[in-house]
Amino acid sequence: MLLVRPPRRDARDAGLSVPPLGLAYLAGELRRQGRPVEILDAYALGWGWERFEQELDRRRPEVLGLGTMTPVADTAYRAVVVARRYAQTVVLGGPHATALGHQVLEDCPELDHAVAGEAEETIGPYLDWVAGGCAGPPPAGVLARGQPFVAHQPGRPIEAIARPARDLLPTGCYRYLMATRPGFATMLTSRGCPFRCSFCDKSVSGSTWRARCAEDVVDEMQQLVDDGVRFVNLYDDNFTLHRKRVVAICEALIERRLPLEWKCEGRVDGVDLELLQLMRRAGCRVVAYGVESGNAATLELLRKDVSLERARRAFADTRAAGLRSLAYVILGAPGEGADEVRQSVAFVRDELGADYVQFSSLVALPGTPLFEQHGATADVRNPLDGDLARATVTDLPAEELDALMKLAWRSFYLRPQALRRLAGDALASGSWREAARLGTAMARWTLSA
Ligand code: B12
Ligand code: SF4
Repeated sequence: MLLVRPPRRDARDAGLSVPPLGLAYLAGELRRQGRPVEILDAYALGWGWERFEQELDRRRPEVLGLGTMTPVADTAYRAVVVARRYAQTVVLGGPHATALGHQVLEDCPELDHAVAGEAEETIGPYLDWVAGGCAGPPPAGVLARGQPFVAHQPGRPIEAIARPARDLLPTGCYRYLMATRPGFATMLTSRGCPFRCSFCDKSVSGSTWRARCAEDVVDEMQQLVDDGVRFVNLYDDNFTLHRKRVVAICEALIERRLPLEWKCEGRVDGVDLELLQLMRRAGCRVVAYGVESGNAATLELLRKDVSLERARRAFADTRAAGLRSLAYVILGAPGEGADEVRQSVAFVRDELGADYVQFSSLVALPGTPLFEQHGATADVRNPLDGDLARATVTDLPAEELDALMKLAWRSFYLRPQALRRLAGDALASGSWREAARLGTAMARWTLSA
């Protein structure tokens, strides 16, 4: 099977590339089953569409698979049309296919099949079904035209999932701006999240939190260190959910003295000073929090189930522990006018004193409670997304939100201390070239009318 990540939509896309962990997990599983598998990450390799097509022509795979998120689905569909000419069977997986179900086969007629949900257990039966001429109903988790669909429920314990086949990826091509040193990888120590934020698409891994034990996690980290990795980004939805497990992971890291630094994602109600201090000693350098808003009414609308006060405490504790903080913030949610947007910006910049921030608009993604409730009302972009079409939910006129969004990015990052920090990070992580590209794109975007 050939697993691919398509090229960038166009040369203006300045996004850094992180490893496609979902594809690496599938490849790990296929390899364990003794099936031939290759990954082509055209995005990370910087290939254009012509080169992508040439490489597919050279390989002519029996089955070609790719995954996609909704806001970049058009690029995936374009890749499917190209792949169609060279692969016998083309299959799409990932969050977009999962959230859309059979609709994705309507939207992209060149697709043969789609796979919904986590696919480590589905991929083997799927390939057998294809090899058998697609006779009979498809296996659980597989979407095929005119066939009934049965959802797949993960059966195996999470520790039994094969490790990602990172050696099939062009590891030298990945960069992460917040990495504190070169040698970068990503990792998952848990899947799923029990919270109910209205904008979050949990269709792939669901609401049941499944976590690997500390020893298994630290064994994988040890492996990464042996392979030359020195900074790992933990992409768990909610790394800090279970305090005891975080403590066990940190203690094991300290005991093994691994030369590894890391970043994780947490909720502001999942941390305290003592825990953050332990995390710092265990190599943690950055914690990202879904702050979402500086307005209590918006937090309620987003069903975040945290208070502004809790956010203040978490950021103060993070700073006191010697860790850097990243705040994800949504601007212009329904009910917000220009004043509320400015209030949120001031909240993260001045009250929380976040080290980094990522502003976005409220996007109604299929698979989220928000999508059921609201239609898309505007199309607002942000610099990290290039020219993604974003089905934004807001009461503000699109042009006004767009202008406020640009102002927000400018007022946070165009400060000497923020610029110094970013420059320092770019040097430390070895990604100054990518940082310069991204910085130029951001400057162009925020200063454009
Ligand atoms: C890491 C991450 C990123 C990274 C890297 C993504 C990447 N290249 O892998 C970055 C920071 C770039 C990113 C960006 C965005 N992200 Co993101 N991201 C994530 C995050 C936190 C983890 C992804 C991950 O590695 N998961 C672990 C692996 C194992 O799961 P997986 O990728 O889903 O793969 C499994 C299945 O989906 C399936 N599968 C995947 N691919 C394929 C292919 C085939 C052939 C098959 C059969 C199966 C299959 O099998 C895999 C193994 O079980 C998820 C949240 C989450 N919990 O998944 C959000 C998430 C995927 N992101 C999301 C979004 C919306 C975005 C943005 C569009 C946000 C935005 N700015 O608007 C941008 C897109 C920018 C862009 N240009 O691409 C949404 C997607 C929802 C949707 N319906 O599309 C998610 C689910 C967050 C959420 N809960 O809402 N993201
Ligand atoms: S936004 Fe974070 S806390 Fe909320 S449901 Fe999604 S993963 Fe869970």
